[in-house]
Amino acid sequence: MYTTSTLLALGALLLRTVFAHGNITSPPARQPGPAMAAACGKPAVAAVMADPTTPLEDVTGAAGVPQCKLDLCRGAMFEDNTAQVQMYSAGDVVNMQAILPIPHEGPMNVSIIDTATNKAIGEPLISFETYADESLDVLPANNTDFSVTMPQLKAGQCTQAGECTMQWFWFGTSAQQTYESCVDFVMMPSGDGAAPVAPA
Ligand SMILES: *[C@@H]1O[C@H](CO)[C@@H](O)[C@H](O)[C@H]1NC(C)=O
Ligand SMILES: *[C@@H]1O[C@H](CO)[C@@H](O)[C@H](O)[C@H]1NC(C)=O
Ligand SMILES: *[C@@H]1O[C@H](CO)[C@@H](O)[C@H](O)[C@H]1NC(C)=O
Ligand SMILES: [Cu+2]
Repeated sequence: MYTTSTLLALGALLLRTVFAHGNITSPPARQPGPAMAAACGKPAVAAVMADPTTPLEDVTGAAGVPQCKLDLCRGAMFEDNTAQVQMYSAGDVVNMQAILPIPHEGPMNVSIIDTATNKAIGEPLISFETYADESLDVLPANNTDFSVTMPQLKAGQCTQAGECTMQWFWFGTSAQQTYESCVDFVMMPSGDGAAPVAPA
C-alpha cells in the first residue's frame, strides 16, 4: 500500500519529468550529442534527453566540469549540430517559437553570442524584463511566438558556421533556474558588392 509521502514523491517526479520548464522549438535549436557527452559527461546528455526543457542547474554532473561550457547553450555543442545551421542576412526577420510548460517569472533575451568568448555581440535582439510570469492567467502571445531582426554586423562577423550562435536566455528569478536554447546560424553577405556582378 502506498503512503501519502510515496504518492507525493511520485507526483513530484512525474511533474518534473512530464511537465517541464521551457525551450525554443523553432528555428531548430542545438541538441545534445556525442561532443557534449565527451565534454560534459554522459549523465549530462541523459538529463537533457530525458527533459529537453530542463534548466542548466539540473544538468546532472556538469557543474564545475572545466571543459563543459554549461553557460553556453546549456552545454550543447556546435559539433553535434552542424546539419542545422540557419542562413540569415542583415534585416531578416526571424520568427522564434518557444514552449513554456512551467513558466517562472524573470528576464529573457535573445542575443548573438560569440562562441569563442561566450560574450554577446551588440545589444540583445529582443529582451523582456518580465517573461513567463506564472501569476498571469494567460501568458502574452509574444512569450512563445516572437520575432527578431538580424542586425548589420561587421564585415565577416558570424560568417563561419559555429563562430556565433543566437541564444535564448531566460532566468526564472524565484525559481533560480536558467534556460538556454541556441540556434546556430551564419550571416550571408548581402547588398553591395556581395552578390555576383553580372558581366556588362
Ligand atoms: C524542446 O522540448 C520539446 C518537448 O520536450 C522537445 O521535443 C524538443 O526536442 C526540444 N527542443 C530542443 C531544441 O531541445
Ligand atoms: C540576457 O539575459 C541573461 C539572463 O537574465 C543575462 O544574464 C544576460 O546578461 C542578458 N544578456 C544581455 C546581452 O543582456
Ligand atoms: C509583449 O507583448 C506585450 C503585450 O501583450 C507588450 O506589452 C510587450 O511590450 C511585448 N514585449 C516585447 C518584448 O515585444
Ligand atoms: Cu522550471
